[in-house]
Formats: sequence, structure tokens, C-alpha cells
Amino acid sequence: MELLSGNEAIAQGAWEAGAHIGVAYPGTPSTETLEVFSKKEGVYAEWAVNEKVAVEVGVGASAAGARVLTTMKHVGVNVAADPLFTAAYTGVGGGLVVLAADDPGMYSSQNEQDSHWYARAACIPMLDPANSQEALDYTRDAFDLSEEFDVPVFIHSTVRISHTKTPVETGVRQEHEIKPYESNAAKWVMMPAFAKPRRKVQLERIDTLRSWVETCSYNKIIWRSKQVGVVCAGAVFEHVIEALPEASVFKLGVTWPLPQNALKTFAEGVESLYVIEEGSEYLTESVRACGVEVSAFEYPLPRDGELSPGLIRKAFGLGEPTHAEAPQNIPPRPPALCAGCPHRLFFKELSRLKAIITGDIGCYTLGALPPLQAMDTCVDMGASVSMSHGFELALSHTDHRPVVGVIGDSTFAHSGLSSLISTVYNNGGGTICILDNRTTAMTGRQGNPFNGQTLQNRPSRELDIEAVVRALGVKDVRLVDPNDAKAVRKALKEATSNTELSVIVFKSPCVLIDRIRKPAYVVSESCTSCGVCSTLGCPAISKRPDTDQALIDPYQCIGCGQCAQYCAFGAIVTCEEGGLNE
Ligand SMILES: Cc1ncc(C[n+]2csc(CCOP(=O)(O)OP(=O)(O)O)c2C)c(N)n1
Repeated sequence: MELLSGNEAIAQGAWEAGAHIGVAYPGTPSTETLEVFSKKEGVYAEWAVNEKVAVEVGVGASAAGARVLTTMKHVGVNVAADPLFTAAYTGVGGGLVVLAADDPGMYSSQNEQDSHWYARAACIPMLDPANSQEALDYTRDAFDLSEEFDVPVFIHSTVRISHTKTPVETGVRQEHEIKPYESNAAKWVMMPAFAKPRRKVQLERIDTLRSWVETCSYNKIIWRSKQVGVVCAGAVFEHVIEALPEASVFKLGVTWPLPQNALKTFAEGVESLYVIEEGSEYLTESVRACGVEVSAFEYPLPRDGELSPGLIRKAFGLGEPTHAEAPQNIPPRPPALCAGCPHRLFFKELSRLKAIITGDIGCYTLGALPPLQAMDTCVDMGASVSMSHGFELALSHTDHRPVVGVIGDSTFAHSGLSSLISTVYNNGGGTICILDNRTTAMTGRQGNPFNGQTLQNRPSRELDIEAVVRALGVKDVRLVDPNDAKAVRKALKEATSNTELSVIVFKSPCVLIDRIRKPAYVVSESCTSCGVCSTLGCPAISKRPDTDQALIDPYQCIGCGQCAQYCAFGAIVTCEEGGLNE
């Protein structure tokens, strides 16, 4: 027995199923799955530049006969939707399993989405584990199901399943030969002449899946009182069991397709049937569509965020749960850029420009928060570049502020590149700032094409961002050290005052790479308590309670020297020069 997170269990399940290849783009809460899989014996794994590419690599490898695991967060499924929908026509060669990991409550996401809708829309079967043992078992079986029904199979998870550790009985790896490839245009070339017959194949498969799901072992009924019956799946199942000890429960292990007849029979066996789910009304609507009457809650459940046993009990007008709820009134700890983060000084300078700033997704999105507050928009990966072009198109009629797009290196590789090509093609202007911190920091420092590090440390090469941008046709391309206030100010001023499209690459490594640390800075007697250094928002800087003078925490300060550049009184000095907090 081992204690595994859902993500670790999914990786183990894929390995036990003999998966040969893993390919993904990182995204919370899915990221660790591929990282764990990549360390297993006898597998190949790689980070792709985005989820669409990951799925396409997966479909190719599957067509060639390999068993493939691909993983992504819910918004990654949007990016990958194009190949996924058509892979549900072509079917597979070797088993193809896709983890879609949702984030109800948006712990680390720009929206909350329920990936169940994708299963239904793309007609891809979806398995919904409720704990790590099921995550392992379902993933292992999903490879067989994928080959049996000739279709990719989704494993659905949420942050609660992916990140909670529960006991797991692991097994051994079943080796599978990579099947020999035989070309078959009618299966793999999805032009209308071949896609039309494949659509018929898909429709027949849907019927087959619908009858299979009526009796498959993944759906379970726990009979208790006949008064209340609950239909649920995934993490919510564990909450329901805890919150409603009297209720009978239909636990869906397969959430698409639904077992219409089995649900009807269950509904007939209880007085009132409720559906409990997070994030959307997918299950409620789907159960209703099976011809089952779904009762309304006495007190409606919240429609956003994660559920908990307490919330479920409240919906039934029951008392407090027997377990302890999280204590209230805990002091908030908003996220902040790390002490010494190279993004900080850049945003400090950017905020002085009074520009319109289209932002993007990464650690640098924190530049939107006080005291930096240097971001007007953040929508999806790559959008900074395309939205800045949109702003330029519309604003030139009403507003003459410069427009600046801000994007990280990994995000630029993910989808910023195609946006930039489109801006160049359409003769767009504006300034694009690429914050190249030499890693994909936000999700845990994964490799990307611009640092050249591969998942299994196989040889690669580092793409030169400036050369790539020049090759796309941008003429004004600059390279700047984001820790140098004067250089950042000059570059931003120059780039935003010309009318042509400018790209500035701000290059300096994330401080968490190799835990970069120089001797800490200290504050000397000459500090006038003006507070300018605190406008950087560095967590290492606070105030002395007695004098209001600045105080630098020597344990947090990594000696980047950004704050010293903003002290007009020369009061922030190196350790050797001495200071108040020695
Ligand atoms: C479509 C999609 N895939 C994945 C993610 C998860 N994610 C958020 S930011 C990010 C990468 C950030 O790396 P980078 O652009 O280099 O910025 P950094 O965090 O290093 O500053 C990822 C993978 C996401 N939000 N959306």
C-alpha cells in the first residue's frame, strides 16, 4: 500500500497499462502527472509547447501503435479541442488516454470549467475517479477501453482528486508491444469523403458505449435509505458519503455516456432523487435528459467553487457536519512575486508609463496586483499579443496611450508566437515585452523551447527568442536586463514612442532556478522613511515599527539590488557597507 496523490496514481496507472509515451503541456492541477510518469522505467515523455500540439503528438504516436498518456488542465482542453474532436472520429491505434483536470474554485486558473461537457460534445468516454485507487485503476483500464472501443478516453479529475493523497495498492507493468503501423487513409485522413463514413462509425460506437455503460463495473449503487437518492461522481462522491450518511448513492464512474436505464431504475427505488455536482449543471441536465426527475434542493447549493460536506448538508437543511470545517478569519496571504523576481522591477517601470497593458498568464500576472498594478487585461495564454493588436486597432481612434503586451517565455512559445505573426502580417504596432525568466515558473519550472531543457533531460537546443522574433519580421528587437532600472526605463520609453512594432526581450533567470542568492542588502541610518522602496512590493521589505524606516528581511532578501536602485538617499546598501538591521 502506498500513499499517492491522484496525479501520481494516474501516472502509475498509465505505467501499469504499459503506456509507452507521455506528452503534455503543464497546467495546475494536472502538472505532476507527466513529471511522475517521466521518471518511470521504460517510458518516453516530453513537454509539448501547448496542449493542441501535445494531443497531436499523442494521436500520431497512437496511430503508429503506441499507448499514449496526455495530460492537461481544463483550459488546456480548450486548446486541444480541435484534434480531440476529430480523434473521436479517427479512433486510435494504441490506447490514447487524456487527463482533463478541472479547478473548481479557481485555486490557480483564470476560469472554472467543467470538462464533462467536452466528453459529451466530442463523444469521448470519460471516467471519473473519486480517489487515488480509482485514479490508478481507471487510468490503467482506460487504455484497454480506448483500444476496445477505438476511441480516445478521458480521465476526469479535479484539484481535490489530483492533489489529495489516499492509500493505493499498486500493481506491475503489463508490457504491450507497439502495434505495427498499417496505413489506412479511410481511418486517418479526415477529409469529407472519409470523415462522413467515420461519423457513422462514431455514431455506432456511441450506441455500443451506451449499452456497455449500463452494466460496466465503474458505476456503483450504495443502497441506504430509500427516502433520498443522490447521483454524483468524483470528489463530490466522497463529500456526499460523509455529509448524507442516510442517502442512497448512485456513484457514476463513467460520466459520459450515462447509463440511462440504470439511472431510471435507481430513481424508481428512491422517493426523491438529487444530483450533486461542482462547477456546472452537466450531470443535472444529463440525468434529466435520461427521463429522470431531479428534485430541487431545499436551500440551493452554490453554483461556483468547490463543494464540501458542510455545503451539501446545508442544501438539505441539515445541521453542521461532524468534521471540522476550515477555521474562519485566517489572515489572507495573497500571492506575491518572490523576493528578487526579475518581473518586479519591470512592472515597476511599466506602471510609470501610463500605458494600456495587455497581460498574459504566468507568475507575471501578479504584476496586476498592488502596488505594481500594471495590467489592464488577462484572458488566456497568448492573448497579450493578440489583444494588444486589438487595442491598437480600436484605440487609435479615441486614445493615444501606448499599448504594451506582456508575455512570458513559455506562454510566448505556447501561443504568443502565432499571435505575433498575425500582428506582423497585419502591419500592427505597439510594444511586446517578453519576460524571459529562462523557465516556465508558474507551474513549477518546467522546460520550454527557449531554455532548451527537456523533460527527461535528453539533448535539445535552446531557441533564440530574439532571432525568432526577427525572423518573424519584427525590426525593432531589443534585449534588456530586467534588473537594471535605467536600461528598462530607456527601452520602454524608446519602444513605446516609435510607431512601429517593437519587441523587448527582458532576460534574467527566475530566482528559484538553482535558488540564486547573493548577499542580502541592508538599510542604513540615512533611510528617511520615504517608503519608495516599498512600492516595489518585495516581500523582503517591511517597516521598522519604531521609526517607519525600511527593514529588509535578510532571510528573504536574495541580493538582487532592485530596491537599492530606487533609493534616492543611497540608504539601501550591501552587507559590507553596513546598515540598521545587521
Ligand atoms: C491553456 C493553458 N495551459 C496551461 C496553463 C497553465 N499555465 C499558466 S501560466 C503557464 C506558463 C507560465 O510560464 P511563462 O509564460 O514562462 O511565465 P512565468 O510563470 O515563468 O513567469 C502555464 C503553463 C494555462 N493557464 N492555460
